[in-house]
Amino acid sequence: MYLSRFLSIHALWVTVSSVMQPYPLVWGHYDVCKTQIYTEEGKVWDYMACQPESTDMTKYLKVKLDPPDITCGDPPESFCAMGNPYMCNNECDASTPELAHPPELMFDFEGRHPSTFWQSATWKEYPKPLQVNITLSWSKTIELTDNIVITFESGRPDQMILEKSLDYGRTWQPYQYYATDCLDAFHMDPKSVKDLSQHTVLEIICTEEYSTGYTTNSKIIHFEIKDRFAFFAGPRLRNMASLYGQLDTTKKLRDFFTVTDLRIRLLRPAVGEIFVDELHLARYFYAISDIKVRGRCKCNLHATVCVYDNSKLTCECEHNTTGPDCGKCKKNYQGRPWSPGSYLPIPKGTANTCIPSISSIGNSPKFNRIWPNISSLEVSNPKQANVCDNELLHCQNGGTCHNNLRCLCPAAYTGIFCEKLRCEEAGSCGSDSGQAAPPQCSPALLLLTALLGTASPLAF
Ligand SMILES: [Ca+2]
Repeated sequence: MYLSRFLSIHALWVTVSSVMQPYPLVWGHYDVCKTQIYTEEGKVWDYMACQPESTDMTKYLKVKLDPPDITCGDPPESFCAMGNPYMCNNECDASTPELAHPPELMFDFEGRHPSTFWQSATWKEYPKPLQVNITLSWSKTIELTDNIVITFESGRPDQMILEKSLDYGRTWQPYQYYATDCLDAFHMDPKSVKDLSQHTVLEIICTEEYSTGYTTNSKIIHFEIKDRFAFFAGPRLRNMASLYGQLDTTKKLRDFFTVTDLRIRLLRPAVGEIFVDELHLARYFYAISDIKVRGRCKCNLHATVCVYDNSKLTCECEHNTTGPDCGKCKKNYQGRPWSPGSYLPIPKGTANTCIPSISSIGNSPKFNRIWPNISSLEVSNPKQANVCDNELLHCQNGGTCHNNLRCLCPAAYTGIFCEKLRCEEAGSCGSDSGQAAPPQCSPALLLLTALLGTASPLAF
């Protein structure tokens, strides 16, 4: 449903940004990291923020149940039909494929009838609580882009907590509480996502919306990602720029939608009445037919491709970045501190590409290819020498390379690579200027400066 909305919303973006993308996806206009463009100076790379497509993340997870032997059928047991405590001749038997309900049936292709589902043992040890933790692990930070949807085959639980981890399961935070009676179960006032606002969007709530007892027909529980996006992007998510702006500037908001693991804590099965029917405990159990989690690899806006290899998700980093999440600059590209890309300005964003370390100049074969030996520079005719390259991003601090001959620097910067604050050169920088110190000049740069007899941009 949401996808079709996005199809129309983003059709324009895709036309403008790329004809290569076969069809638009949610946020799909950040679908390339760089393109070659033709300018007066010739062919140059144009860098932009980029991210992988939003996709079905259940294909890449590992599932773990706790207690590990909580799945029904070992030994075989019978359970009551949904909503009918007098028909208790259904059988779960782990050793018979047609009667087994293993955890992977929560993630198989759904659409066949009857549904396939995981099922727990029944509540035969009542009054000892029947509790199950279902942990979904990606071993990779991912960003959620759509509602988490859990479809129960049993009644929806009377008490449940959805939790998330951002550190591969070491620590957990609640995402949302679910109960038939929030006050009784969790000492929380019941709320719905619709009660939240832009200012309270990160509040963790307890909802009674999805726990309406044993006999209800509805089987679905949501964790509402889209409703939360809508506080920024509007009810039909038309103003994505506003959401992007917030995600760019508010780390807490970005982190809210980021996880490495999810944990579904089933705390009390659907009972529906005040008292548990102790004569028919085989009517109480958990069964889940489907879990939907849509999202994308978090690559810090430095990659469009996330590969799944050896059961591991990894971003294919661009912009001279590296690491599973493109979270650092490559060796020899540490000319300025690493920074994530930015969604802004819409629609291209800002790549915040890692630039070569000044100290690496002359050491890199790639660099040597376009950078002649200092000693061979024809100082009398500097036009013969390649001084900079937009692809390799020699010009720093937002400078652009003109004809491979000189860096055109923003007003505040000077130096061959725009590496120097203009005020510093003039000796007029205040101690509270708030600007970062320019990078240290390397011997290679000093030699070049001496050869050319100037520290200012070359004039031609
Ligand atoms: Ca299923």
